[in-house]
Amino acid sequence: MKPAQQRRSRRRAILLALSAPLILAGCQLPSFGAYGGVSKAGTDTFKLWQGFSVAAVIIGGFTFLLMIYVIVRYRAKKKDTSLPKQTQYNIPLEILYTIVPILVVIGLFAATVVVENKVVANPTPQATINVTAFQWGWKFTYPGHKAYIVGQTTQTPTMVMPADQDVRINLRSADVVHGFYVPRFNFSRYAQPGLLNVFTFNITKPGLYKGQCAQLCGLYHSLMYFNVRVLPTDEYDAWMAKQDANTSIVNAAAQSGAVAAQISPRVPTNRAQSQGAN
Ligand SMILES: [Cu+2]
Repeated sequence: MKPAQQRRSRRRAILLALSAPLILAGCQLPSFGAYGGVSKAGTDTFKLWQGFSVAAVIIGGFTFLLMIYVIVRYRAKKKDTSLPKQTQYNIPLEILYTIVPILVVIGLFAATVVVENKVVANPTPQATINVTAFQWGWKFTYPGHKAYIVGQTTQTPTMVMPADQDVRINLRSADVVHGFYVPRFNFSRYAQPGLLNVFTFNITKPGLYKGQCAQLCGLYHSLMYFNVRVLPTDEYDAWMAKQDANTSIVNAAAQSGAVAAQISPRVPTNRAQSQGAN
């Protein structure tokens, strides 16, 4: 190749590399194995994941191409056993490959901080739910309302919450460390004994979502499922009005003992009664 030709092809390669993010932004990015996220913060988390994945593909692909090039271009040849030309100390190149990774890390760090701040933000809530994890189930209560949901092992309780509202969750544990994990929310948080964990969901897509305990917490950890039913605001209000009008759950606290007693016969009763009723 003539020098002018070489320069032109190099310029074309640089232009292509620089415009890659713009080209990629124009097309639908794959999910890279993650859920899209049905909450506002969950969607941001998902986009961050996509950004990290794209960066990894570009950097990994570029590194791989360089390696392939060197392996093929400077491979041992039968006829030519002499050492190829030895070079060292290309200062501009060394500065470049030190600064570029630092800039990449700073970029990923900054994007992470921005998204994390959204995930942990607790704006003034429009609804509040108290969640208590226990061996091996979940209890959901609504401050100022009668709604009371509890279930364990095979009972799979369902937390009901409104869509398009900032819903504050006060998460506690009655015994050991549990994990409040809703895959479709891209969200997981420990429920820790003696500690209150507060976070906020704003779910944009009504629906029924699966949740589970994500921390090995004892014998029936594997059965510690729950559901989250996200209702449009009017349906949620109607549900809550029905709960508040229901006189059979007035003495909700007293019921928790009864529910603990209804558990699967495989669960040791002494444990379930002493801890499930909390
Ligand atoms: Cu658990």
